[in-house]
Amino acid sequence: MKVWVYHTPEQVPAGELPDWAVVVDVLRATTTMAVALAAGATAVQVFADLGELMRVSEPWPAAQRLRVGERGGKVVDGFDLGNSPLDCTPERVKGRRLFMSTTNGTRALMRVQAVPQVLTCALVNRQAVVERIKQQRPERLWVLGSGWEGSFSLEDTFCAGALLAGLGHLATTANDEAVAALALYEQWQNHTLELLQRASHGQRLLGLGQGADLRFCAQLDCLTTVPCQTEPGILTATGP
Ligand code: 3SL
Repeated sequence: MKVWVYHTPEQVPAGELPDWAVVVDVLRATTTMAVALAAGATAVQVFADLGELMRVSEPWPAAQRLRVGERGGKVVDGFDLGNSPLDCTPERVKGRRLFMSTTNGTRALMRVQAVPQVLTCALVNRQAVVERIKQQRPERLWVLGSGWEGSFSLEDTFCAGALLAGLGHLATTANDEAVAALALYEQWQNHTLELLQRASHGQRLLGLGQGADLRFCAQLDCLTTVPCQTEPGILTATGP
C-alpha cells in the first residue's frame, strides 16, 4: 500500500485521486463525528457554507436534525451545538442527522469528496480505522490532516502517525510527510494530552475553557465506530 500524508487540505494535489482517503481533525471535528455516530446519530452531513447548511437542513423536522456550527472554536449563533464531542450524548443525538460546518474539518472532507472511499479518523477511533484499512487493503491511501486555516496542526499529524504505526509494514511506500508523522507519533505517544495542550489549536481551546474536550480527544482507541462517506458529504457509522 502506498501512503501519502498531507498536513492540510491545501497540500492535496489537484487532478489526482487515491483509492481511499482518511480525514483527520483530532481537535475536534472527526472526534465529534465518531462520538455522535457511536451515540446513535443517523448521519453527519458536512458543509463549508453556513447558509447552505441552513437551507438544506430547513425541510427536516426539528426532532430529526441537529445543526452543528463552529467558527474559531465557538458555537455559531443560532446553532444547536458547537462541535464539542462531550455534547454528543445519546439523549441529544440518537435518531438525528447532524448538519455540520466547522472551520477546518468539514472543509477537509469536502476537499476529498470525490475519492471512492472516504473515512474519518481521530485518536478515539484510530485502531478501528486501522482494522478497516487492513481488511480492505487499498492500493493508494491519502491521510489528510485538517490543519488550521491552511497551516499545519500538530495533533492531526500526530494522529496520522498513530494510524501509520497501526498499519506497520502494510505501508510499503510513504511520502516524507508520512515519515515525519510517524516520527512525531513515536516521540510523543506517551504524552498525548501534553501534545494536545501544546498545540496551537489546543491552546486556543484551553483559552475558551474547553480543557475537558482536550482530555476527551486525547484518548486512544476507545471507540469502534468508523465514519464512512456513503454519499458525497454524508457520513454514516460503520462498525467493526
Ligand atoms: O476546525 C475545525 O474543523 C474544528 O474542529 C475546530 S474546533 O475544535 O471545533 O474549534
